[in-house]
Amino acid sequence: MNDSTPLRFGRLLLTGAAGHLGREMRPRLKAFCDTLRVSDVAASLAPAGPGEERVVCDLADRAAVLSLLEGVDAVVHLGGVSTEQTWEAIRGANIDGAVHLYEAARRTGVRRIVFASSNHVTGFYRQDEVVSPRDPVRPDGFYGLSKAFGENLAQLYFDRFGLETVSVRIGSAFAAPKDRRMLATWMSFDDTERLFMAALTAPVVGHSVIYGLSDNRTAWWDNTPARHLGYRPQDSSDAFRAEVEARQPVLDREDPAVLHQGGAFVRTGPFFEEA
Ligand code: NAI
Ligand code: 15L
Repeated sequence: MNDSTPLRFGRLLLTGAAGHLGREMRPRLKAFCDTLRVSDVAASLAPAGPGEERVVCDLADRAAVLSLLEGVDAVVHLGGVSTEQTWEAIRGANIDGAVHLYEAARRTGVRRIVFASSNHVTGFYRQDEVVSPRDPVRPDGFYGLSKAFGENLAQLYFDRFGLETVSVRIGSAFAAPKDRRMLATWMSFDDTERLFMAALTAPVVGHSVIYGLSDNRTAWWDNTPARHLGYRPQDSSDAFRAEVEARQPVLDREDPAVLHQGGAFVRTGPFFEEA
């Protein structure tokens, strides 16, 4: 990041720390820093442990986000709306929130952000296509669109200010794949940690985009353009394949969710239907 990239950080900020992935990554990231500042809008955010600082804060609150970034070396940004929701909800957390985070990072001198983007940035590619981070985006809803915005914002802040980002288009980071689609999109928690640490510690990243997946036998994403990050997944969804296929033996090929990489996201969402 500066002259040499540290393998251990002074203070890391983890946003979205009360969420599904945030709770899982919290103790893992703590192992790589002196101080882990954890933040979320949810008051359920667990109390600070040794070496932690806890900040309850809404990403939509610009002043609060500026304070949140004070003294931080690098950020793992998981906070925000993580599913298809109303535009108003998505705009506050993922559009305004992202702008507030990047502005605060620029002003406080943060050098690198790991941004939890999503596979839904390209969810309208079909499942018989292999997509690379260099292909055009095809968001499958307002949520995917907001993540595409976040990636473009990251590019702007690198080009203008040299603030580095790794945008991780996370597939499906869960304890186990839940359905046939996730046999292609799954990323284990251990691989998620590996990917986040590669993103934090690779010497030069500029703005890099990488898909977040394990070493699955079926895959729709080609991470060749992100090989410089040095991420090597060590898990595979294959361990779950027989059980998942037995649970879901037949797929309806007329279903847009079966045809497209975004799965059910391609047919979910409120848009602006009249009440
Ligand atoms: P999650 O919904 O469990 O966690 C998101 C956290 O962000 C929640 O704790 C929520 O309270 C917080 N948040 C929402 N709005 C906020 C706001 N305005 N201000 C501050 N905090 C706010 O989602 P999960 O699964 O933990 O995902 C973490 C991140 O990774 C999200 O950004 C999500 O979009 C992204 N992601 C996750 C995937 C997965 O498979 N878990 C796949 C692709 C992307
Ligand atoms: C996402 O972006 C969501 O945040 C997560 O909850 C999963 O649904 C995931 O994508 C997925 O595509 O499986």
